Amino acid sequence: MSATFSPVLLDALRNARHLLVFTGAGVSAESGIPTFRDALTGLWERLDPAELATPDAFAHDPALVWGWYEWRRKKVLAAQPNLAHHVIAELVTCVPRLTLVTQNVDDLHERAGNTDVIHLHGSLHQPRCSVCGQPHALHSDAPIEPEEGRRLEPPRCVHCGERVRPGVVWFGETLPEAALNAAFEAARDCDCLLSIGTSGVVQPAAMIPQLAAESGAVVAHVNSQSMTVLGPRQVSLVGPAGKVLPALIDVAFG
Ligand code: BJW
Ligand code: ZN
Repeated sequence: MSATFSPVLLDALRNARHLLVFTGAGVSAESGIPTFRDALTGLWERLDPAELATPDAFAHDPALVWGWYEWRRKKVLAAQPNLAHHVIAELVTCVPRLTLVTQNVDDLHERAGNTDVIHLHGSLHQPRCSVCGQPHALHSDAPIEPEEGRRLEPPRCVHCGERVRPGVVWFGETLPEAALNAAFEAARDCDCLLSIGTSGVVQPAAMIPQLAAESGAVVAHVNSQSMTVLGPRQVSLVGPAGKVLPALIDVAFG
């Protein structure tokens, strides 16, 4: 890709006191993890979120929902962080302060080396009891059997005997309060925000880039599709994150 970037963005990155990196499913796409809304390959292109990603769906058919999330967890366990994850991990050494906020439920940022990742929508790897809320230990060495579409009865909580549920945030559920507060605070405080691989349609997470822009930060959207930007302090960088980010970091800090 062309290595010409807006001077406004390059200045903001080089002089950033606090850089906020905000990621979505697109950052993991090059690791082979499907996004939600991409045409043809997105999960919601062929599946109905109402049947899989709501509390009602789990109450109605727990085995369908648990089996689907185990299939996704298995895909993540078999995947590796890609160049975009690695560049984001490297960025920590380029700026005085970096906050990483993700909507993703995988652990690829952590496996690339980031610590203190703020997960707004929970994690595939931290299931909990659907009734008493106690965490449920998943044995990482246990084989995961399900293929896509295979139903699987959820395990039972060792404390109260009720069903264990995936540790993710479904539609209609509130986001973890501490994570959301920390993300909003970082959005108000940062002077530069990189929004990477997100369609920006799911609330309240979608408010983060807007909040940063309103607080005066330079905002760059890194996406395989062109993103609508408002004003001269926002830019859209079009291309796969695994190509755009290494080029950007090379020009800004190389
Ligand atoms: C690449 C690339 C590459 C591809 N390189 N780029 C206000 C208005 C309207 C509705 C609401 C509202 N407030 C709340 C709502 C309801 C709802 C909502 O927002 N609905 C909208 C969809 C209309 N929100 C909620 O219910 C939230 N809860 C809440 O607000 O509680 C309070 C409340 C409750 C009830 C009523 C009112 C208030 C909870 C939202 C939870 C979202 N959960 C999911 C599933 C998590 C579990 C799981 O993984 O199964 O989170 S939905 C799904 O979307 C997942 C994602 O984290 C999230 C965001 O998706 P993301 O990451 O942006 O992915 P995509 O696929 O959309 O986009 C990928 C992008 O990457 C694309 O742009 C590609 O072009 C790009 N890309 N390859 C760079 N290689
Ligand atoms: Zn329990």
